[in-house]
Amino acid sequence: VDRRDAKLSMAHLYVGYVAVLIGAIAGLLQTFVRSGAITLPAGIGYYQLLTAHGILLALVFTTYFIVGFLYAGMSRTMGRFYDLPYRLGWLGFIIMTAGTVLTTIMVLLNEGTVLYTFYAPLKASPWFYIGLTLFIVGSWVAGFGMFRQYFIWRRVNKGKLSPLFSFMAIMTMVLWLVATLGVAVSVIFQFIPWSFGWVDTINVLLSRTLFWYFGHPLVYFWLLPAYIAWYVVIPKIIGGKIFSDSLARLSFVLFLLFSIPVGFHHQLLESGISPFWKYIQVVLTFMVIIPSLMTAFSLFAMFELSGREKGARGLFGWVKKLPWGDARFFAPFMGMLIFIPAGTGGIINASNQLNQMVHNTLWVTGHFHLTVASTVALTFFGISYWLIPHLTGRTLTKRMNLFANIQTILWTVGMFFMSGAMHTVGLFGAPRRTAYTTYGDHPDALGWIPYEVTMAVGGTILFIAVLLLMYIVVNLAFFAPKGVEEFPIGEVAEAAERTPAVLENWRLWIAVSACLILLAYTIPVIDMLEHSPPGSTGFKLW
Ligand code: HAS
Repeated sequence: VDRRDAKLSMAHLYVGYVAVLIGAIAGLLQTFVRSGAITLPAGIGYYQLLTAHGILLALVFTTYFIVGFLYAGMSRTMGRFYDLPYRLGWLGFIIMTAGTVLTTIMVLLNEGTVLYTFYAPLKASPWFYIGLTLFIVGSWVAGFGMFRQYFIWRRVNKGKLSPLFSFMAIMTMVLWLVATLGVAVSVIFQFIPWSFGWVDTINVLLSRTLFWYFGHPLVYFWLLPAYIAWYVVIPKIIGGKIFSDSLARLSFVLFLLFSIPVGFHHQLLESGISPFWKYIQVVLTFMVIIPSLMTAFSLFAMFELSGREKGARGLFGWVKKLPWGDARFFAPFMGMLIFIPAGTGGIINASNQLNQMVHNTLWVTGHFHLTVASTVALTFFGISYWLIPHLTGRTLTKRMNLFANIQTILWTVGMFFMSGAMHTVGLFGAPRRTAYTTYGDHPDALGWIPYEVTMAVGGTILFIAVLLLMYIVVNLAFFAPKGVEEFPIGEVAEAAERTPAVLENWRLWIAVSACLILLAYTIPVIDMLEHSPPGSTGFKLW
């Protein structure tokens, strides 16, 4: 990666990892509070910590990491950023950071204790929402920088297939752009006027619907960069080849089509949405499982083919040929492995009848700690182990590689306890997002306590893992020996078919995606607008 572009990426990674540290401290404290082990000093509230934890880890760390990683990968595969896209990258960074600082200050002042989903009728200071708006706008500007780079590259390289990494980066940012439109509309037209007191009330159902229009594709915005690493980077690290370029591109196209019109699967228990539209969106949710199954198939194929080339025999002989000692492989691999139960949990959540059982319980918290906080996070850590030294002109030493492997094991063990306890106690009915209470010593609630203690034990192991991670990141950024660390980009296997050009037809895929969104949302949203409470934001006029 060009040195100038490397600085831009590193700026994003620094902010991302500072967010990890603060978010993890909030996370550790809140597991202790929840299990009744401590009470917080200085009037700090459980929900305040929970908000900081969710925003800093699920929104700030992920978004900064993703933008930094995608900029680096595009620079590596398409060449140094042209001037305008490069400047847009910095402008986006500045706007996003201004928004992050503003929102974080509001949370720390207890003026934004509304959790990361900021559901109405919980109300924060208007500055909390203005900070969020800046954050989103900043990410768009960064996205426009990537789009511009991609379009210039395509003009210069007429008729050529774009590099797989860059195609996937653009798909990720298109997905983000389409998804964030929903939350931006809600924040700008509903929350800001309401929190300033310009309107008396807010259409709660509409705001939740617009949130989940964004909230589900958000999880794929986290997942896709991890998939980029699995499809493009891991083959090179293990000495194999990308199984199929077309399959990889098709799976990303399917994410654009099916990850957005599915938000109702988070609202299956909400009144005011007809069962018919919930049914349609559940069907579409089952469609979005397909690209993940394709990814699983492709990964197994890639592992097996590469193992056989190295002389592996038998059904599972290839497992022995994987580079288990290499943290660049081991951390993302644990992420993949965890995604098997994590994804199964997602399928359970999406099944209407089973959702009645798990909704709003700690099961759901367990689900997203396995998905975003394990599968995605471990992959991002695995990427950092080569990306940071690559960008700072240093190398991953044997010692740091060993620490990184220990970090991966600690993370996996900590998450096993924490998320395992969450899943189990969720099935016993323990609600999510609840501070310590025994509900007047109700026997059910007393029965949850041992699981909550297990969660705190897991949380403590995870916190130790975060400290180790910080040590590795700081070392790789500032102290590791100078040298050249590879930015691994795999080649496509010779046996793979040629990639059809239609997969890169953006107009087509964006149009199909828009049609599916209109199909899934138009009538229910009109319904919600018609039932807008009097005095709420100007939606009644529409
Ligand atoms: Fe989810 C709630 C459904 C995936 C994150 N999800 C959440 C929330 C978050 C979240 C944050 O339908 C909570 C939101 C809140 O605060 O309320 N989720 C799904 C479904 C999937 C899914 C169907 N979720 C994710 C991913 C996330 C994520 C990914 C983050 C990154 N989720 C739901 C539903 C709810 C929900 C409901 C609402 C629940 C409620 O009631 O509130 C699917 O995308 C999952 C498909 C995945 C697979 C797995 C494929 C496996 C692969 C690995 C292969 C491994 C290899 C290695 C090759 C089918 C690709 C093995 C090698 C060996 C040698 C063995």
